[in-house]
Amino acid sequence: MRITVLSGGVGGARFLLGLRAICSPDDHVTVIGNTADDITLAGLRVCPDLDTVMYTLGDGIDAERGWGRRDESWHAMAELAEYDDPSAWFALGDRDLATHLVRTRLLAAGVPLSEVTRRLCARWRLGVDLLPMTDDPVESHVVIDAPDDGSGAAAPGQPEGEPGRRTVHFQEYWVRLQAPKAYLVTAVGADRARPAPGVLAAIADADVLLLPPSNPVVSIGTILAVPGIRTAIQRSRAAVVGVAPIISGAPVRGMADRLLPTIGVEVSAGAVGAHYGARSAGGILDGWLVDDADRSDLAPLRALGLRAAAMPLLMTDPASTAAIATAAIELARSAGAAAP
Ligand code: FO1
Repeated sequence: MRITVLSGGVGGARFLLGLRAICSPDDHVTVIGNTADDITLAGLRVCPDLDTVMYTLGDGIDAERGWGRRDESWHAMAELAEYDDPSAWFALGDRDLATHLVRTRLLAAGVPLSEVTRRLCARWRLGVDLLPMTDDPVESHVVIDAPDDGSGAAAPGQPEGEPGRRTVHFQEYWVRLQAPKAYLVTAVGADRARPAPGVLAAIADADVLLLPPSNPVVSIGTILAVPGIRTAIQRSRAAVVGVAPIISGAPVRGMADRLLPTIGVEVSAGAVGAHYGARSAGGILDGWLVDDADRSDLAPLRALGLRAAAMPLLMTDPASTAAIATAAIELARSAGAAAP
């Protein structure tokens, strides 16, 4: 079976561990990773969502943090802080730095991000193909309230924010500012971005296309913002199934609840499923998995034309994650069986 997965960071990577565990040798998994979290800091290009997938499936991840390397040290970062380097708010571990140094060197030599990612992943033997959504630069920028010292400046490429508002890079929003109230998220550069080599084929040729419990705004939403990807999903022969990132009104982890209001979507499993929409109604989903706590969402989801099922969605351990992946595949099979 050919399975393609659109993935953001921590939630997507955890789901992929379970999916890989249930795959047989003749299954093939391709991951299309979000790159709108990417940021250049201390002169280095950092790709958090690609690295979280790479480290998680490569067994180098710090499982507690969900990002960065296990057995990490922070000497370089401490030295950057001593120099008052402007990047010191973002924790770049000593082992993690090697990834960014290699990536930045290759990018500077003109190697496209998809090839850079392939070379980095070769070391980690992921058992899946990891493709960036695009080789072109795309960055999520967030409009927030300006600080009262008026130091706010619109991020490059952003229209001047409204008075009293400012625009910051997603990483500054999430890490440095701890996710204050957000008014708008824009994937800067997405309109000019092209799907990376292999992305459209991975969507068109898949038997099953999965949306793991990644952030609907800054992970799945940004992947769908790359021109051509949404249409490819709608036209794909694959059955498309997603897993709700919200359980009884709260995000499993991360910040999905902080950003859903910026796209006018209620913080619930059913609302996110409705937001993606049924493919039969112009959306991108055939099926949607919700947690048992959200069984009341099943009827409204089915009324939208979605096949919907409920099960425990907390990815507490590899076995529970494998059970979710199994259920998603089963839902896809039943949806696929129903598709003309
Ligand atoms: N998240 C934090 O909360 N604090 C950090 O200092 C931090 C540094 C960091 C460095 C490299 C990397 O790949 C990820 C890092 N993250 C950090 C996580 C990152 O902000 C988020 O995981 C993703 O961008 C959201 O999926």
